[in-house]
Amino acid sequence: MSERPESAAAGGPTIGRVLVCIPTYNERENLPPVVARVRAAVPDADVLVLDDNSPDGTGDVADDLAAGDDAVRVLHRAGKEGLGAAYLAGFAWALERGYDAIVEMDADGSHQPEQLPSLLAALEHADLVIGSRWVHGGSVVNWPLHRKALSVGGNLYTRVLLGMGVNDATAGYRAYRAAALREIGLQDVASQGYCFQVDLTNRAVRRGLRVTEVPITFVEREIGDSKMSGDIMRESLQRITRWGLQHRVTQVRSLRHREETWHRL
Ligand SMILES: Nc1nc2c(ncn2[C@@H]2O[C@H](COP(=O)(O)OP(=O)(O)OP(=O)(O)O)[C@@H](O)[C@H]2O)c(=O)[nH]1
Ligand SMILES: [Mg+2]
Repeated sequence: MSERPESAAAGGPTIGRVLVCIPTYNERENLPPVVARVRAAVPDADVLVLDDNSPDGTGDVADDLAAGDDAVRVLHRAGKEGLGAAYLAGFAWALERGYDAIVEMDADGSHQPEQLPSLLAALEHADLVIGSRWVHGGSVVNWPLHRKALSVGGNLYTRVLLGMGVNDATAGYRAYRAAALREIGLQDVASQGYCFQVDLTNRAVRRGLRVTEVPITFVEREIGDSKMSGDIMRESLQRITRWGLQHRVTQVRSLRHREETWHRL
């Protein structure tokens, strides 16, 4: 990977060096076109593929891409540990190497690399930018009604329970400032599936970081299989419910505390 002077950085002088993290599990056909599109859309950004020893040989495909392009790197992980664990490894890799902005992007083509400049532009005035399906101008292509209902319902549940003003907290197309990831603190993040996205959004909001949503067009994968599972949905439901209850208990306690203070005055 080449070292670049700050002036040639991908996101302009304010954003600095950008790393696009792409987790993969059995994405051998999807990965090459996505990496090529990232390189074309944001030529100064580097790419890190996070492969969990995919049985279909995606790791070898990633190595071939890295061999032909200094800006592409691969982190080979021992086995399938979930999206969250892969991203945490990628974030640590990026922070150790001094990147200023870290992007999350699926390998299946759902997150269009051509929309990345708009996420990075918004990062100039935010700590976390979420590529959102559920804000004005955002959309989903080729999703059956039940997937839309699940995403809209899941986001509504998350909004109400956690009291966050974020429309698409489960979205996985994101850009973080490195400083935001340090502020959030990643040591005790254990969430794996969609829940990982909600977890980090919640942590960012609670710490008072600037979270912005920009509209994206999410395109359903055409090749390969989804890794969504009942376990991933159950994990999300259980954890979000627990965080929501904790949040509400904290709110009630602080209200009580305020009332007691009033009575004493
Ligand atoms: N390294 C790694 N990557 C994973 C793992 N699970 C999923 N991924 C990758 O994470 C991205 C998102 O996974 P998908 O299977 O597309 O799941 P999804 O986008 O949430 O669900 P769909 O909308 O049904 O596609 C893809 O690039 C996957 O290859 C995992 O355990 N380890
Ligand atoms: Mg997908």
